Amino acid sequence: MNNENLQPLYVSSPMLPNIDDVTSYIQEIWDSKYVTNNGPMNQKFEKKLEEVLNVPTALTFNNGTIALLVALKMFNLKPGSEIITTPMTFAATAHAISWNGFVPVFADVLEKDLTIDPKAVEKAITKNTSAILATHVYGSICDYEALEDIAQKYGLKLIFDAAHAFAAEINGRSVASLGDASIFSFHATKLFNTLEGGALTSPNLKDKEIVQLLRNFGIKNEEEVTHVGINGKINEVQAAIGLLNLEIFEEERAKRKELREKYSSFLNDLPGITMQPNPKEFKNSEQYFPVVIDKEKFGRSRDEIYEALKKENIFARKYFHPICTDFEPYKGYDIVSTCATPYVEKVKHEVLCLPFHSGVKNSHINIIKSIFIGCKSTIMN
Ligand code: T4K
Repeated sequence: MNNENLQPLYVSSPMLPNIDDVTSYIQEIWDSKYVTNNGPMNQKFEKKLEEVLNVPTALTFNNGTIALLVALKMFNLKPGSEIITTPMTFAATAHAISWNGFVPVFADVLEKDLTIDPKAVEKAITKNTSAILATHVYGSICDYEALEDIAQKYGLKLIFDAAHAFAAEINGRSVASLGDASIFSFHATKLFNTLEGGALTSPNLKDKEIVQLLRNFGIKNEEEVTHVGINGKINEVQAAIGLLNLEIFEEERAKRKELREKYSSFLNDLPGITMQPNPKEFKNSEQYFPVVIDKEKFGRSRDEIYEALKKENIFARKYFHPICTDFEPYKGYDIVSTCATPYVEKVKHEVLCLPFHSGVKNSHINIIKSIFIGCKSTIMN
């Protein structure tokens, strides 16, 4: 294989709006001299977000991590209480729990889609548990019905880290409306981005007030600060990029859907390769394309495929290995499981996210295919 002419191909690539459109919005912002603090662009952006995500409350943030911090703050959970989460997520999920002074308790994941296992969650509940923080990892939607039942049965708050699930729907329901609150990341690596950014959504209109307060230092008015808030605001340029990207993200999602089909066409038949389930009742965000590679059945390991791709200038990612409990702050934390050995300890060595965005060309797919199947063949448009 000779890949000298191919530029590096990364797992993600930001969807960027037309630069002339950005310039024209920036001119408008410059003329108004209103550049941040919930200005007119942000207000317009939030209104559109609420429409797209079909929720009464969608408030923007400067990143997904601060949105997570606020989501865990807004419900007045018992200080120092336990919050059950998944180890198969980005570090920010666990950090938001610890940063707020809560104790993360890790529960195993389901083999079918690597989301948190509701049975393990129920097993992890103690008298000190106050909430569940579940990640729709790779855009696969958690078993929200089982989690909602558990949350109701034990009087827990249910918060979703939906960083990977922008505009996803399940059974006709917007993912942003699940549980008590959800957060999204609008980082450059996400399907929908504002370069850096995020959002907190809630199915309840009444949550708007507390989130607005917490996002803006807890300032109620010029003379009153009523809550321990933070600075979670986006600026007007980010809001403008958000407005422009809302107009084009469906086009990007459609291209990724096609790419999913192209990848699936050759991976489907390979023994030992499992792809993310994509059932009919699910409208996929098309954020990531993870594959699980079982070395015994496939013949080669995840790490061998990762290295082979790298030699071709193709940079897949081993998200999320190491898992949170491998990281220094959480070393020694148990993973509650219904199995003798948590499934996540096995699958963390097997999962690989392939490049997944509209910049992936057929020439790339052909190289990736040849690495997986070990021979050359061509995918045409
Ligand atoms: N919860 C979950 C489940 C999350 O996945 C995340 C973020 C959060 C919460 C927190 O949300 P934020 O606070 O970030 O809004 C990246 C992202 O930085 C991070 O946002 C994301 N998850 C995580 C899964 O991926 P890295 O360390 O992998 O990023 P990096 O710089 O290695 O980028 C990945 C690839 O993307 C690069 O190889 C090249 C490409 N890329 C990246 C950037 C930044 C570009 O092509 N252009 C770019 O501008 O964390």
